[in-house]
Amino acid sequence: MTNFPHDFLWGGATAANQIEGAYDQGGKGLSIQDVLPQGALFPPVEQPTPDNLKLEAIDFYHRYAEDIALFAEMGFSAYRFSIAWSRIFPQGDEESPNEEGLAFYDRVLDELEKHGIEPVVTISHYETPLHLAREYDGWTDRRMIGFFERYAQVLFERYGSRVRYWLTFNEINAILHMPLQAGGILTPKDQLRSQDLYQAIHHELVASARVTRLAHQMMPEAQVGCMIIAMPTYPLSPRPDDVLAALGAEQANYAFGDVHCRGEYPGYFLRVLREQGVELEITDDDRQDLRNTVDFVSFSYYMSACETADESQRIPGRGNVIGGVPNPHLEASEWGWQIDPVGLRIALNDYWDRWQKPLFIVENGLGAQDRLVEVDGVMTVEDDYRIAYLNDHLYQVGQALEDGVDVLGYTSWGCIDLISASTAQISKRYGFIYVDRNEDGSGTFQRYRKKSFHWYKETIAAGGANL
Ligand code: BGP
Repeated sequence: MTNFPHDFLWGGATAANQIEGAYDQGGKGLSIQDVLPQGALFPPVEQPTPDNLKLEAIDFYHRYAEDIALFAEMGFSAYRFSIAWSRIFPQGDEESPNEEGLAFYDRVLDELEKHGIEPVVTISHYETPLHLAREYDGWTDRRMIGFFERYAQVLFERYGSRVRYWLTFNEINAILHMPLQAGGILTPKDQLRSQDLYQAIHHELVASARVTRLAHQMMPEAQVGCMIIAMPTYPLSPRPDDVLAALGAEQANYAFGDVHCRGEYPGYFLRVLREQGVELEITDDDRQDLRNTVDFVSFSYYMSACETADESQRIPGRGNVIGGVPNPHLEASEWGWQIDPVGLRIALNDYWDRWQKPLFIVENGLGAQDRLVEVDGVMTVEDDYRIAYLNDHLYQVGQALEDGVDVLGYTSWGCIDLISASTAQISKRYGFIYVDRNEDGSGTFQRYRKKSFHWYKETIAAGGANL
């Protein structure tokens, strides 16, 4: 039996581009996601094409009230969602915001308030305005810092009295692997110079710190967090070289948390830059800005991985953005993401020891192909596999709490079925709520409660005592 604190935030998470649809309504400009058609994550196309499921997604733009009511029925105390930058600044670099876009999120916040659900807002979730990608090559350009700050300022002015928890960039370390999605960088990855990639990372880190300072100035109650992909990496063998290789893989992720929590670049990261011949342009102001550290660390956790120094054993595994070498002791999901609930407890202990900041698990879940069936006259999905995955991970969160780790909350990824980020398909489903939409775009968009819906409701009501 596990004791979750009374004020533990229980909920779910989504991202604008994966749920809203209405890609050209309400004055919204195009984002990079609108030109990444189904099944293709690169290269982007010139114009949105009908095979891109994200254009309509699950139509949250029109159905948000119904969806939030379902979240409330499960007992959510928190809902993490992102604001689509291109709804607020359609191009990204204009002077004044789009009122219709701002009004949409007012309505979403009204609904959350009505149900007593705490909003957790991601300012940028893989949806850079397309114009910023085309004109500036995204975050490679220093001017992006100013555009992002202006955008954040508008959000803080408008929603500051209603939103306490803010996340700056979704999975900020993903830029190392997906420069377009995470950094709005159109230059293909294999042509992108390390110099430009790391300069873009630096710009994002400075922007994150500046926005953190702004939040603290404008909203004394605000809690600002960074957001990283957590992927505990085990040595494939106890050989010291393998242990060091695993540490190196961890450090590629730690670096982003270290800068956000300690306010400066760690030595091992500077060494990577030296070895790659990268000379960052860092101004004195940048150094000062980076000192604005975050209040908490949030992360996604889907899987762990292994690493080895032995090239012949470095079989590339599949996984969430970062692959890693497969672990022979673990099972995997249908998409090859290895399932490791204990890894979540390890990450929680590790991050708590390292940063001594409250932690927030803002993504975790199982992508699976679900089948809608009729049980006692009610349409549902018997997703016992998802219940098992979530139960085992939440049990380990409980163990970490017993270990003394400060955990603010848990928002399960894709609490309602949405369009997958890596496959751009709907058939990789995470939700407690099934959405009737098919790969060819057909479907009624009707919502159905899965078996896991009832399980999560019970779990929240029991405060985790049933895990
Ligand atoms: C994370 C992203 C999410 C989400 C999730 C699941 O990397 O932050 O946007 O999609 O992974 O990934 P996928 O949709 O590829 O299964």
